[in-house]
Amino acid sequence: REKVLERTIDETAMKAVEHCLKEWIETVWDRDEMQDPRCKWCSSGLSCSRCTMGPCRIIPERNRDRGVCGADADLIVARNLLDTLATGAASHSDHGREIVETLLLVGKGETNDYMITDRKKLFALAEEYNIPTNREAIEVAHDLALAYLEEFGTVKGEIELTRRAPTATHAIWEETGILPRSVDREIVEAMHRIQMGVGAHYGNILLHGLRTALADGWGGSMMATEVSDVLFGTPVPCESQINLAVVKEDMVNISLHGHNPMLSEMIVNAAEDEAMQKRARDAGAAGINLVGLCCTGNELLMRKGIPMAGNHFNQELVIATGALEAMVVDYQCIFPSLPRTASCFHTKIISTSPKAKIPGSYYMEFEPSTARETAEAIVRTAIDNFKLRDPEKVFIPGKPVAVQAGFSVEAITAALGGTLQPLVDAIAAGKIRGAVGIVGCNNPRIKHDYGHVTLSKELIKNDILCVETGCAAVASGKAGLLTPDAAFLAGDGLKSICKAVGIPPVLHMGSCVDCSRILVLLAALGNTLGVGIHQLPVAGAAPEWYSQKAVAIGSYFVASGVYTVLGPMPHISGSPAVVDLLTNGLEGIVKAKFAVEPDPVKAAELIIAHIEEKRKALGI
Ligand code: NFS
Repeated sequence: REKVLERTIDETAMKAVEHCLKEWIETVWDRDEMQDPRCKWCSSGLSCSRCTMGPCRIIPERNRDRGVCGADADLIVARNLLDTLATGAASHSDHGREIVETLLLVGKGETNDYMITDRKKLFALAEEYNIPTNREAIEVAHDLALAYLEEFGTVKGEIELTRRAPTATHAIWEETGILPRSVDREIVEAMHRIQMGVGAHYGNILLHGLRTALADGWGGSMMATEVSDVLFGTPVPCESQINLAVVKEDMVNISLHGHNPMLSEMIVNAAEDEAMQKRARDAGAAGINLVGLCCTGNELLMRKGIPMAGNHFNQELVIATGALEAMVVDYQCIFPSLPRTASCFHTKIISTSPKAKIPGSYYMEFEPSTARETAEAIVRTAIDNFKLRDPEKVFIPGKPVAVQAGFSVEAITAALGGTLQPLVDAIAAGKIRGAVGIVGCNNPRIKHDYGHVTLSKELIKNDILCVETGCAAVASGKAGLLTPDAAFLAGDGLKSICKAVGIPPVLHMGSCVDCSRILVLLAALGNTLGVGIHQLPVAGAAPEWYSQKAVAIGSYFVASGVYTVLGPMPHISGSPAVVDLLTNGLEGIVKAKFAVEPDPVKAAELIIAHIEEKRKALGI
């Protein structure tokens, strides 16, 4: 019981963790314990295995100050960090590219499985690129896809979407030389700079990290979001349910886990098909129940109201319900050990991406041209697996919680009556003190969901609106913060606005690539007020981050002028110079910086103080 309480605050997860401990089902927390004690050089970023003269460690107390190549602690830490950041930027951006390529297929008329769902948005996006819109949507889609694919290349010179930022913010990027030229170019250059014998100055290396991160936030991720909206619809507020109890005992349960909505959207369509429903009934089930996990789950929740089984640390626990016929995965944040977990049950792990093959899984390769066919085959496989379920092993804990999701910038603007002015007015009047983007993952360093939920509660209590994505948004959902009723937890000012507009005090803005929606919102606020993003009373936080992708997100927040507080410490403590640059020096360069504070109550204090300071500077 003690262990359970140490591991999570998600009530259904507590029951599931207890069940796993009893049944000897291994989870992430067990593996975390097995890894202790951690290597102190790796933890502080002071080990390098970048080349075969190494591996090297810096051990100052033994005068081992340099690696074989001559790199000192600062350089080793900075190179490791840029490597991490570039990996994250590449992950979001490669996902973005796949979506844009699908738009191109639509534009070429080479697929019947996908179509333009939000024509208005497509045309608005095309106009940003001066693409003529007085013609058929698919012609516009074709040209927009090509224009977006150009943003990945190496000859463009500047990512067009960065023009969305307020002039003052854009000017900072130009002055400091971190305006991203194109997505691939910055990532490739990052890889070049960390090759031994290239980057030797830690500051110079980290500055390129900011440029690479901007190429993700205002490039790869932003394109992923925008084109997903065009293909699958721009989210509008919708109601659904969340936590492990969305798994239904009498139904064929399929969880959709990963990040790219291309396959999952198709599975939703396939599962709705009457013939499929009949097949499920013939197999003895009441129907087909799709549930989401991680960011694919967020995409489906936002657009389709598909129930959400949970965030990153719920992925094994869903399998442990014993009632999951299939878990379909594409890529990112998928524990490679899931087939091992599933081997205790009848659950089939179905991997689908040639980029992410998983030993022990069933592989059903997904590609856009045969999307529907593959989706149907997957649903059939799940239905046929229903008969192998062992009712003795079924353990579905608790009851689902209600959530409202779907707050795209378009939806927020519409809820406010067509412009962001009422939000600006509420901020100026002090009813809302500011806004904070809470994002990111789960990490065993922090009790599951405790960081997210505590921080969100502290902030709304102090009249700060929270906008959330990824696993942070899911944590808030499970804790009941994503409904208009949660306004009672907010301070009087925020509460009055939530009541008047009918919105929750914590807004679910989507998946992690949708952190770009937060950037668009910030840009719109800055533009409405005529100030740079760095002048706004806003902040960012990643209270339980683990992923390389989160490093990229945190970095583009800061590079865009947003003070950002991290929960877990990155592996940089071995270089006081790097720590000082990130938590101090950046203020002089991009007018924002990082802070690290694992205690969410203290993190809230830092953020509140920052927001009040920004308000004062704006004279509000
Ligand atoms: Ni984001 Fe989504 Fe979650 Fe973290 Fe992983 S699911 S892209 S990286 S763990 S928030």
